[in-house]
Amino acid sequence: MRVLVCGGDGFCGWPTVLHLSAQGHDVAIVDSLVRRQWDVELGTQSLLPIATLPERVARWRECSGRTVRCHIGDMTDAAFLMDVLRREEPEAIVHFAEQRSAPYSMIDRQHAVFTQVNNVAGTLNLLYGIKEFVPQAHLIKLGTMGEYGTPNIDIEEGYITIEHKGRTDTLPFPKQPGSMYHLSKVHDSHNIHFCCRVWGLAATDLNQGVVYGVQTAETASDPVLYNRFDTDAIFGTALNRFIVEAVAGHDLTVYGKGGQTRGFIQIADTVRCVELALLHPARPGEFRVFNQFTEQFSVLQLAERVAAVAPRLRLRARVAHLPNPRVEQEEHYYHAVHTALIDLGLEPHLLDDDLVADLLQLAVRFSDRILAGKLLPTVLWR
Ligand code: NAD
Ligand code: USQ
Repeated sequence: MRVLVCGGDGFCGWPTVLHLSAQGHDVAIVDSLVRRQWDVELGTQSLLPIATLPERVARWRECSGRTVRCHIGDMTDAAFLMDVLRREEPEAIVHFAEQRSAPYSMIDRQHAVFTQVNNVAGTLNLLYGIKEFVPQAHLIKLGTMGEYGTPNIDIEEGYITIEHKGRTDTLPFPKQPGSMYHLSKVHDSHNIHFCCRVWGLAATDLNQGVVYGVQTAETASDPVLYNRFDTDAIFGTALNRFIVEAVAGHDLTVYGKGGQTRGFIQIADTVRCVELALLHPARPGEFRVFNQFTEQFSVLQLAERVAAVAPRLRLRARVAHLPNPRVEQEEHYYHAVHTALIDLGLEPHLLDDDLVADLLQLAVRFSDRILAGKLLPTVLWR
């Protein structure tokens, strides 16, 4: 299949590009490389050194014999995006290309506005481009479990059937997102749903949980193909951060009580889920929503798991409860349905102590690149 991967230089996008290319798909990337600029802005860096995008695709061609075309530009630049769609004529478009950090979106007004414009306008341009140039293409859009928030009822996959005053309807599941970033994903979902209803586009919204792990078979196969590993308090995410904190001899930074429960998924399963959505497309006019995670954990459970495995590597890790920089429930009900991708054939890789030990080992290898001064949270929600 001809597949366009928007955001193909990022943490989820790059492994997806390699996996789809390895499976024989004809893959092209759109990326503005802005994520690399945010590292410069924030004084941060990936724990694993990452090659430039031209170096990455050149090495992939040497290793695999497969070509991945790159289009460097911004999704908010409509003329650029239309030109790419016209030239590539993709049958499927995987859209990762957004500002994805909740803390980054909460730094101040400018970062909130930037995040929402970048994400919502980029996705709108893509929707108009699909309508005009490739109306049959299947849009696979990365959403997030955080769109739903933490309601006191089970979370369904996108829709809920409600009986109200004697009448029944199946409606989008209520959304209570927890940051300006998460709100941008809700706005995207509404826009995509509208375009499916009105123009007959076919879309799958993958409401993904927090991704952990770093490498996939392809990214680990050569140092030039390594994936990015974010560890700082703005772009780093829960489990991956605890791993690096344990290696740095830093307290594991559980925010508040740590009862915040989320869906989690390994990066290897992320790429497989995207592939499954690609192989089983939505129908024209259908806005399909899959909850893309494999297990749910509380933040405290994850920190305790890392602390329990750390001694295997002669590391001593201590769990600390920091004042929570975010406004969120720290003790709550959480049960989210996630069967659609399993029904399509996903065989989840579950978190086990050997994987935690492997990640600790990886962080030990690159421990001279840990920026200890960037581990404590600095962005407050209030
Ligand atoms: P990332 O920041 O590593 O990658 C995003 C890529 O998109 C970057 O390479 C960036 O340069 C590019 N990009 C951003 N805005 C762009 C624009 N306007 N034009 C062109 N390129 C642009 O993020 P990630 O972790 O790979 O996340 C990818 C997607 O998955 C995001 O949409 C995110 O919301 C979603 N997601 C991520 C996680 C996670 O834990 N990482 C969990 C759930 C959902
Ligand atoms: N947390 C800690 N300590 C830390 C980091 C986080 O206790 O050091 C807590 C947070 O307060 C939050 C939970 O862990 O309750 C998750 O935070 P996170 O930073 O790991 O992830 P989050 O901000 O939710 O965002 C990440 C990705 C985002 C994606 C989202 C999926 O950055 O792109 O959309 O995970 S979800 O959480 O399902 O919305």
